[in-house]
Amino acid sequence: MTIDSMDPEEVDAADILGSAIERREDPALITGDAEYTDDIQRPGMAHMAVARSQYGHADLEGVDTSAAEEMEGVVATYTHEDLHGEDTPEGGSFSLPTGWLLDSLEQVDHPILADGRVRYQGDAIAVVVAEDRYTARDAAEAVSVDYGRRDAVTDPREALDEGAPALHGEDNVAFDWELGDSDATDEAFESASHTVSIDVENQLLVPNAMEPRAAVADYSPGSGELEVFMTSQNPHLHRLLMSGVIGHPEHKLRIKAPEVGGGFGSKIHHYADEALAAWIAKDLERPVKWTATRTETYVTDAQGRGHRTEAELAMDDDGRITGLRVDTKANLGAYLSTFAPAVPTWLYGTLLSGQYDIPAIHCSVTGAFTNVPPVDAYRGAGRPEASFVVERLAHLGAREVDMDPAEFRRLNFVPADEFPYETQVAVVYDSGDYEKPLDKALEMVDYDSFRERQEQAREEGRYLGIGFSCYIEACGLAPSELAGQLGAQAGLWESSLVRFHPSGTVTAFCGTSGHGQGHATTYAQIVANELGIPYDDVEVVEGDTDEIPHGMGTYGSRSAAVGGSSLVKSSEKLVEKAKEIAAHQLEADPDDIEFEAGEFRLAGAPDRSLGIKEVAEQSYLAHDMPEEMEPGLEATSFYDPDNFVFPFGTHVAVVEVDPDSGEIEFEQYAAVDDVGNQINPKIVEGQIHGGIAQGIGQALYEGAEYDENAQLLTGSMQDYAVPKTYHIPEMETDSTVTESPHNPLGVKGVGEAGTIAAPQAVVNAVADALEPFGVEGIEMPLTAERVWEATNGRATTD
Ligand code: MCN
Repeated sequence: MTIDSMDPEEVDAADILGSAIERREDPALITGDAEYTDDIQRPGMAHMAVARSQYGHADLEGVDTSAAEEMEGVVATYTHEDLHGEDTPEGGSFSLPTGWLLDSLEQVDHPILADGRVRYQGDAIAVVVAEDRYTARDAAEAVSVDYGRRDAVTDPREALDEGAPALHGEDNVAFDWELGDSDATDEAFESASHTVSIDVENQLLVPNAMEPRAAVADYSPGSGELEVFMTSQNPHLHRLLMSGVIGHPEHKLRIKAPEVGGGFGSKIHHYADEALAAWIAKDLERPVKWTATRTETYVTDAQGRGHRTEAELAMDDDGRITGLRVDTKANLGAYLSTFAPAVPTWLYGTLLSGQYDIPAIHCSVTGAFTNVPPVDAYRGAGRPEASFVVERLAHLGAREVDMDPAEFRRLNFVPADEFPYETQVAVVYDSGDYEKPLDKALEMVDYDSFRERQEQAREEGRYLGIGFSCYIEACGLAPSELAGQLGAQAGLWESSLVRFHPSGTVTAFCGTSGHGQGHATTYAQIVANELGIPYDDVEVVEGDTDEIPHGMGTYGSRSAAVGGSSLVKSSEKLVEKAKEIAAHQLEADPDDIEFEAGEFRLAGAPDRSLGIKEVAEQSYLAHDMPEEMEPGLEATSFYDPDNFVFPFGTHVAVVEVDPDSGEIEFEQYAAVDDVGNQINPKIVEGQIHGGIAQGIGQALYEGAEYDENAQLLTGSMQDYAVPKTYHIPEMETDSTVTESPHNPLGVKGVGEAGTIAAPQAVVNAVADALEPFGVEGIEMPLTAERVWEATNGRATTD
């Protein structure tokens, strides 16, 4: 089913929450009116370019910037020594913050400019500043570097082998981590009637946000204010971290995210380039702009996934899952990126129960340093990897016990009456009803007739396959206490401010920082609904540390569940104050005042009422306020929920595979997702579509490939296959609604669901199609070559 967008003016005010109104941010994006970081101009602005390592692993035997300095238009050059020289300001650490969110880590220094050694192709060596961006780039190329080449390693398993080239210390182990009960899991395997196992790679991916990372920094020597516009998903966190790195006081540093052209996780982390632009603007007392080239994004944006996993599933005679054992080697790249260690651990291990009631689980993860760019969160971050492992094993498990794959899953689902459900891997699922999406999806693909069609097709030498993915994810990243128990070193909550203006319009500020998710629309829907005022009277502001009280940003599909809930809380506080003002004006007791649809009414006397807009006006302009009440009408809240939210659903891919050519064609892709209540079903649908496209990209096309010297072979859009629209099938989407009990909106996140669900639906479908060839699975991306190799290019009818 496809949802049509509606004009907000045609929607009844009472229905604004939950309506599929069109996104208010689109006209500016479509007409080119939106302002991105690179659009920002400042008088006297200089341009920065970075000289980067050409090699994956090398000693720096000499860095010579003299040729660059001599070029006309070059303003300054910097190397590591310049940043650590005697005349640099005190306080700057010039090292990037590494590996937040996990205790017990092998912490390694990540200098902002390389200190004698480079560890990945793209590692920053020197910076050039020039009057224009072209001169800056030419000058960066003129920086001469003598390299002493070292052996490199890019695969996490090989990096952990004895004798592998070590990046930092004696070996490449960044951490060893485990979760679950190893004894109980061993016992489950000892007494199992059936077991299946996989040895799979979840390949490294390049995020590929449409807009490359960029920064414009402007320093006012008089006031000491440093203003940085940048492509940020989390300006407040960037302010905190950048303030420490460059030694500039947090209260005099303003980070502003203008329009941000996608992030997919890659713009959460703290990188060297933006901090360098900020520090250099201050050093030169000139505005400085840096915009990454597409090539730079390929070699410097934190990459995603990068797992090698061995996993086994134990089952009893009836096909019930009795145990799961997982061992993963996770690629962390050359240095620990900001949130990197949390991704293959807490965001991965805690999701390994999937939708299933599994009595014994054990997971061990070793994080490995390798000569690739730092690896961190990329859409889904740990959860796609977990879902992939669980759903690939479910596919093989069903085969092993000779059960239908849908019925195998149904048998093992956590029953709907068992929620909240505590898994064996440290989380409690909030709410769920897993059979509903499965049943809807089965109907959408007419599963009853599929096997017959498949059989007939096989007789004709055509190979149809169906693949299931009954996924779960944890999002709404917040609960500080729970995050703390899981080892996070920072609380996660969200703040907002809702402000009435005297004329009755409202500005809602939120600490999240949308970059394509439609927050200006959905947040306005939430606030308009809470205050009972027209949708068009609410303006939403995000992404500016000077305007918004505080914030944690947008990632982990947290904005609706945590930011949206904070807006509800602020609105409720505001209504409480407004009620007291209304009571005063109506000469009544506040307890006798009811609030509904923007009107305060005296209970039992419906003619005595006051609209919230009038109250707002009174709050600023009236001389007659309740005793000791301050004028004005606004409220701030910091919202910290009790738990994550756990969206779920069933995705089904139906494909036809040509074993002779290795080509895969989609016949159907059906997705049924449960993200709790939907604030805006059209935006939810769009998020699911985008997510599925990225998931299919991983399944069939994408992958960062390195040679043995750690040179990226897929370093451009010509070589790295981002799927085109014609690669993506028509998607049929539907939903079920199971409210989350943990937030006032009853919502669960949607931003990553499609990406988490899709890869294994596709891989399972291809494996199902190729069952006659004895194919159990093929490594992603399922290129025609790999498929052809798996079937030897021969149809069984030959
Ligand atoms: N929403 C809703 N009803 C729900 C849940 C969400 O209407 N039950 C709406 C929200 O109000 C919001 C949107 O759907 O407008 C997404 O909400 P949410 O799931 O809370 O996710 P976030 O807004 O926190 O976005 C983060 C998420 C992540 S983690 C990645 S990665 C991602 C994604 O969003 N990157 C994106 N979607 C993206 N979309 C675009 N265009 N660009 C990216 O970089």
